Amino acid sequence: MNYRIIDANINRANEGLRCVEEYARFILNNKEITTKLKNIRHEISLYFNINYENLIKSRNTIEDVGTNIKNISKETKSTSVIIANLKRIQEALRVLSEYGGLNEKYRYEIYTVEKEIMQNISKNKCTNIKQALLKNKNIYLITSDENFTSVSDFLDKIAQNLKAGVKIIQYREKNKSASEIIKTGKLIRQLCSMYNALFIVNDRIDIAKILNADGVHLGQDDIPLIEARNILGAEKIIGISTHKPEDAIKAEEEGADYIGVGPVFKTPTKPDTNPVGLEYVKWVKENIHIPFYAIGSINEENISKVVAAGASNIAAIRALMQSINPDETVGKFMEVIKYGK
Ligand code: 3NM
Repeated sequence: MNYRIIDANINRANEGLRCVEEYARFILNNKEITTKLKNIRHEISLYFNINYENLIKSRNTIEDVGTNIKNISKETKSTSVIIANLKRIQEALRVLSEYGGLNEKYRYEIYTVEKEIMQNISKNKCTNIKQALLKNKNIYLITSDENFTSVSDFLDKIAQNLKAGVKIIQYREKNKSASEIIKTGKLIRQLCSMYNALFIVNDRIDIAKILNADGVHLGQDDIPLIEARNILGAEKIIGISTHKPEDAIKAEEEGADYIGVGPVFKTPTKPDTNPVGLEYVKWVKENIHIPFYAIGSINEENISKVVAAGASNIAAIRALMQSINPDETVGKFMEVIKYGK
């Protein structure tokens, strides 16, 4: 065994593994990848441990003709550093297999880790973009065509709300056929584009895709978040209705982009669901790190209580869809969100 080659490549592999491990741990916050890298590092050390004394004895850094060769990109952006380090680890592991009989499986594991890291990097980028999209979109209208005698009146009310400053529209339609939902959905989609608002579809992932919506909103009994994410991809916004701390924790862990928090007060839209009260709003404010929208019978009279409990985003059906003067209602909502009263 050529101890100098083995020693240099154990060091190279270890240094590379450490760099990538720190990235997985502190930037990606990914426990699984971090643990995998740590285990590889430990197993390689263990494999060569019996030769430790010979390896150290063979070390001669001063006379190493390769020490001045800079082979890592000077690029300081962390992604390029990670890619360079992954390549370095792969090369070192290849050498350790060729010269030291190290099992090839470690190099193959690093190929898998490389793929996982690149997927995580692109997922993180998407998450940042989506959080930026949701930022300052404090008033969220959920549609209901109840009390509208024509589609044009219904669309007109949505447009009035958009004009007044609503920045997210969720198209929620539980009773119509898919073809009718698509037809009306296309028109709402157009309105949202005109007013630079987000367009979210309730429940129907298929229709969200057809309408090129910005995302979907799912209830606790709808398609599970993980399945929805597989279908929609990392770029789309997925919101989840939550009614208790466990729902909120699960949604955040599974990668929801925002949650609904409610019903804060009893609402006829969900007659069988008990109100969660302001306590749950307070709990979410203190414990959850993704944006949340308080919902459930919130109106001009009670909004200040909800904001005082910690909400800075409000979702509503009736207060907005049935407002005689959306300019006034949205204006009041904005004022309370901004100034607390
Ligand atoms: N989801 P209104 S409460 C659609 O708590 C919906 O998840 C809720 O309607 C939840 O503003 C609700 O008219 C109804 O009370 C909201």
